[in-house]
Amino acid sequence: MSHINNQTKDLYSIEFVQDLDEEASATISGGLLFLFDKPNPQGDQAVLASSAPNLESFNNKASSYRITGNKNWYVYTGKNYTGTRYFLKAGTTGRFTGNANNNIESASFAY
Ligand SMILES: [Ca+2]
Repeated sequence: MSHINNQTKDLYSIEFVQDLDEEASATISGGLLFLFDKPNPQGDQAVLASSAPNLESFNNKASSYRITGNKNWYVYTGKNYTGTRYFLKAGTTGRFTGNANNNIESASFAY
């Protein structure tokens, strides 16, 4: 369906920074949030350099995360920073379990 494909392209063109190595990206942006479909972390991934009110094609997929750089993040089970909020500490890698697993739809910096 073309609408879904367009959403995927938009997300990746704005947020996906695979052409930059992680250290350079973190230096530029102050920190990146990597979201992974699988828990290890591996599988499909989305890379966020700034707050995202809607993960589009990655909604309800994230099962693990990794944060580079020195910014903390929040992730939310609803779009537009609604629902249950989870705090993710800078520099950490972890799994989403229970209600958080396959349930994340937005993310923002946490100050
Ligand atoms: Ca998943």
